[in-house]
This record gives sequence, C-alpha cells and structure tokens, in this order.
Amino acid sequence: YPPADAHLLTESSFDQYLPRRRQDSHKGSYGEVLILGGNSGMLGAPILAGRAALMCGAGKVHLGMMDERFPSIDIVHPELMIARARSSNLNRPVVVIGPGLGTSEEAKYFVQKVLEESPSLIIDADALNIIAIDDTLKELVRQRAQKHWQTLITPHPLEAARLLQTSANEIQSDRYKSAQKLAHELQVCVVLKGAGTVIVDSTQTWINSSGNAGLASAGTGDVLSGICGALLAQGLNAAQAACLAVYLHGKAADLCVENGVGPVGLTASELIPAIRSSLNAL
Ligand code: NPW
Ligand code: AMP
Ligand code: MG
Repeated sequence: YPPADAHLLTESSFDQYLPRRRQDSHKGSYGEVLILGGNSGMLGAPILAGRAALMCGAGKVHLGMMDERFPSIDIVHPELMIARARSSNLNRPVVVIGPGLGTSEEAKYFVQKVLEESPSLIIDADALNIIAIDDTLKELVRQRAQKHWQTLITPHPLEAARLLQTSANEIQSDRYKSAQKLAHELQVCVVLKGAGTVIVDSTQTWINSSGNAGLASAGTGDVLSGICGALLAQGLNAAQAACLAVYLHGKAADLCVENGVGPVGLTASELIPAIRSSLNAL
C-alpha cells in the first residue's frame, strides 16, 4: 500500500510547472541535453533517448557514443547531433548518462566525470550498474546534494536491487520503502520503474496512474530518460521532471493502445510521437 501522504499523479498534477512555449523564444530558451551511452550492440538506446528529448521540446540534443562505429547521423532525426563520447563536450546544461553505456573502464571514467562536473544529471541503466559496485562513486553521488545539484536516478527493479545490494524480489515486496531507501542512501530523486512507477525525493512520494504493459519492451526505459532530460533542460527540477516524464510516458502508452498500437507489440519508437501528443494535450 502507498504511504498515506503519497500523491497520485494525474493530468491535473502538473499545472504549476508545465513547459510552455513563449512567442519571443528561440532554441536557446529550451535548453540543451547531452546523452552519453551507446556501446557496441546498444547504439539504439541513446538514439531513443535523444529522439524522445527532441520530441519533448529540448532546444538542442547531443549524443555522445561509446562505440567508435557509431552512426554519425540519425537519418530519421537528423536534428540530433552525434559524436563520439570521447570528443563530446561534457559541459552541457543537462546530461543523461547510461542508456546502452556498457560497464567498461572508459564508461566508469565518464560516470565519475559527470558526477563531479554536471550540475543537472540523470543517471540510468548501465551508469547505475557501475555506481552500484563502487562506493567511491556512491559517495560522489551523495556529495552532489550538498552542492544543491539536481540528480535523478531511474532504476528498474533489478537496477535498484544492484544499488541496494539486494534482490529484485525484495525491491518489489515493498516498492515505496525501496524507493525511499534509495533516495535516502544516495540523497537523490528516485524513479523506481515498473508497473505503478514510484517517484521519491527527500520529502515526498508520488505514484503514477498512467501506463500499461505495452511498456514492457526493450528501449522504453531509454525513452523515459530522454524525456526527463528534456524537462530538466526546460527548467523543471528533478522531482518535477520525474513526475511529468513518468506520467507522459504512461499516458502515451495508453494513447497508443487506444489507437490499436499495442499493448502487444508496442515499440519504444512508436511511443515517442505519442509522448509529444500527450505533452501538447496537457
Ligand atoms: P528477470 O528477467 O525478471 O530476471 P538488465 P537491461 C529485471 C540497454 N538497452 N520488474 C528482469 O529480470 C540499457 O540501456 C539497449 C521486475 C530483466 O530481465 C542498458 O544499458 C537497447 N524485474 C543495457 O541495455 C534496448 C524487472 O531486469 C532484467 C523489471 C542493459 O539493460 C534494451 C533486465 O535488466 C536496453 O534498454 C520489472 N519491471 N524490469 C537498445 N536498443 O540499444 C526489469 N527487470 O540486466 O539490467 O538489462 O535493462 O536490458
Ligand atoms: P527499462 O526496463 O529501463 O527499459 O524501463 C521500462 C519502462 O517501461 C519503465 O518506464 C517501466 O516503468 C515501464 N514498464 C515496464 N513494464 C511495465 C508494466 N507492466 N506496466 C507499466 N509500465 C511498465
Ligand atoms: Mg533501462
């Protein structure tokens, strides 16, 4: 059962901080996101995150790829700016690290670097797996809170289990307590993914009302991290970005199902334009 003070996320939860488009604005008004990931065999993950960030309104989106054989352009979305991680400028206003990152020494180097240098950071997937087995990196995560930097982590139950050195079953047995424990131990905002996604920051807990099992397919988590990046880039704080991103991600899946696109066979790629529609509908 949710804690008595948990907030249910519905379409009216976001009125205070929905990203808006001002008439006299330009791309620089909507922030810049760098997504670091894409090791061998997982190049799709940062592309999905990047496309989602574009469709959620980020002004500019850069991908930094670990695999040196990365495609230098996304033909479907040539708006994306793609480079090798090693030659990427890590000093972007918002960094997402993890989708398809792998767990090499070089990947660990990038995780450490962005923990130390990026004031607005989303940590997902393999970046979480790297931190899970390194106490020095865990301490770097905690130190970010003292600097009042924004840090959002987006584990699925197994990633959460790795971070807390327990099993996915144990995490699932009390998802609220697990998310709160993670938020407390790492001093970050936590999105604990899975059916009934839970969001926790230092003082509050939210539970999502949207979404369906069509989301249980490869790449949907990578899409979520991209949405979070775009919303942070547009000025939301970590908890606001997390709540709105999770709600939109689920709402888009619901919209797809209404249109016969899923739940069976819904793809992460198909989800992305539905997320844009859901955001504009709000
Ligand atoms: P099981 O099977 O139940 O024992 P991993 P990953 C569990 C990249 N990707 N409830 C479940 O365990 C990612 O970005 C690239 C309960 C599941 O088998 C990462 O960098 C793609 N259990 C990397 O691959 C598309 C749950 O966790 C296991 C759960 C590895 O990430 C795919 C998987 O976890 C992928 O996103 C739930 N709700 N959800 C691409 N196109 O480039 C998950 N589990 O071993 O960490 O592997 O999540 O695939
Ligand atoms: P990942 O495992 O990182 O690819 O993330 C999967 C995404 O799909 C997360 O946002 C989950 O919350 C979501 N998801 C997976 N399974 C379900 C489900 N049965 N119902 C609702 N959302 C789900
Ligand atoms: Mg994932």
